Amino acid sequence: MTQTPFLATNDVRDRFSTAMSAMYQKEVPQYGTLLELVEQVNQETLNQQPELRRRLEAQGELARLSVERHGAIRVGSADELSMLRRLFAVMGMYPVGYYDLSAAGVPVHSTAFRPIEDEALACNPFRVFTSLLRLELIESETLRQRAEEILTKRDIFTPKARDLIKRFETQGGLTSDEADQFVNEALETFRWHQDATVDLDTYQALHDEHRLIADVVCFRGPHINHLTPRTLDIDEAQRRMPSVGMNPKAVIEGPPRRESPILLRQTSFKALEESIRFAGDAQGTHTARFGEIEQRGMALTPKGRALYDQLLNEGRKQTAGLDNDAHQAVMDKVFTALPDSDEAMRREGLAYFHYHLTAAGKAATGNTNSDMDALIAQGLVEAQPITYEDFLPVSAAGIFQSNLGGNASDAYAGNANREAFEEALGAPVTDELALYAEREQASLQRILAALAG
Ligand code: OOG
Ligand code: NI
Repeated sequence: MTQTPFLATNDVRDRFSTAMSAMYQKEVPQYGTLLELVEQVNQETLNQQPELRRRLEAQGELARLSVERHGAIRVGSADELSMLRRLFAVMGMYPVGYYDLSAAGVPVHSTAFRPIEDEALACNPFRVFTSLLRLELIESETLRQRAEEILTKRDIFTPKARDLIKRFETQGGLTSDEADQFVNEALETFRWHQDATVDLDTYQALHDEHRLIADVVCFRGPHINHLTPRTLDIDEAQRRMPSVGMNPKAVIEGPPRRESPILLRQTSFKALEESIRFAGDAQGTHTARFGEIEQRGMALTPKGRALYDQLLNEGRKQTAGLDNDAHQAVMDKVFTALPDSDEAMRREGLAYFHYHLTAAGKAATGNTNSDMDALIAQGLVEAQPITYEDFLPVSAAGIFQSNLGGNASDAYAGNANREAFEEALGAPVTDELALYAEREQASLQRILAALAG
């Protein structure tokens, strides 16, 4: 059999995320400090919890603990978004999920480009949360036209990046050398530009409508606005941020700390004010870039997710203006309505699990019982929660807002439009819940077949 001359897309993604991290650390030194803080907290957590260390080691997680989990960009047009879809496909990343941020006062809708297969996720789970600006939500006709004009003039991709994407599509892959060139060229799209493409007045007018609009429209490209490593103890990392000179956002987003972690908890240091040279040589500043950390738990079923959304809403009614400790205390209390053990979450159909055979299960044959509770009670089968790989719209809005100076506007609300997003993207987005359900089903079928055999 001849070997494929192409580098695996997983490896292209791995090279790209490593290069992006190096670039961002150089661009935003405080992000490097965040990585050091997270590394220190992770090491201390592992030392204090040998059981956790053993588990992570057994799952092959220790080696890639320090790999970034996600980043985010914002683009301005359908052409940019659809070309990005093709660019991310070179790295085995596909659009999953639709997020309507207009509901939270931010004039964008979004998807996450991410790996989908178990093996790809295990290799390197790097995702890019990608938002499309919704100029149609801008009230002022003149401003909307001005923004559109500026956006049509720019090309956020280098000619070589475009060539390599086409080559990937026609050849079915890239060689190792081509992949290195591709990573270099693709990075150009995500780079920061100190020079704005517009004059200060134009920037100001767009900024006055919404800072996000200025951020998307006034620069040569969609600079990466944050990267996000994984922490094993987000509460501790948040506590320590000020001691290393960081200004953390007010609260950790998402569910409270639990024995059985669910979904996603996130926090960030606030975006930095950076100096910008505007067309016509005026000096000014722009605030866009920050650093974030995340801690993930189990993926919830539609039933579990409905309960999460309900509890989150209840909690949010009571937490306005509270500091993080008080906020977490309220959430803790509200979330007692959700059982806090893996087994209860599984029995009640609240989360997705991956089922596998124990040693006794592997030895058993001719067992046609398909009652999972019974098989688990007999010690033949074990269930492991499936990790949530996606994002949370309310949390994302919280991250956006704390980095946009909190200027949310209700004027944009109630404008979900998945069809328009998919049309701009040039492809449907994959339903994230269907992916978890499929993975659970596949694991069930595998073990039932093996037990019956
Ligand atoms: C994206 C904010 C959302 C997350 O982790 O929820 C996000 C942005 O500010 O562009 O990254
Ligand atoms: Ni993020």
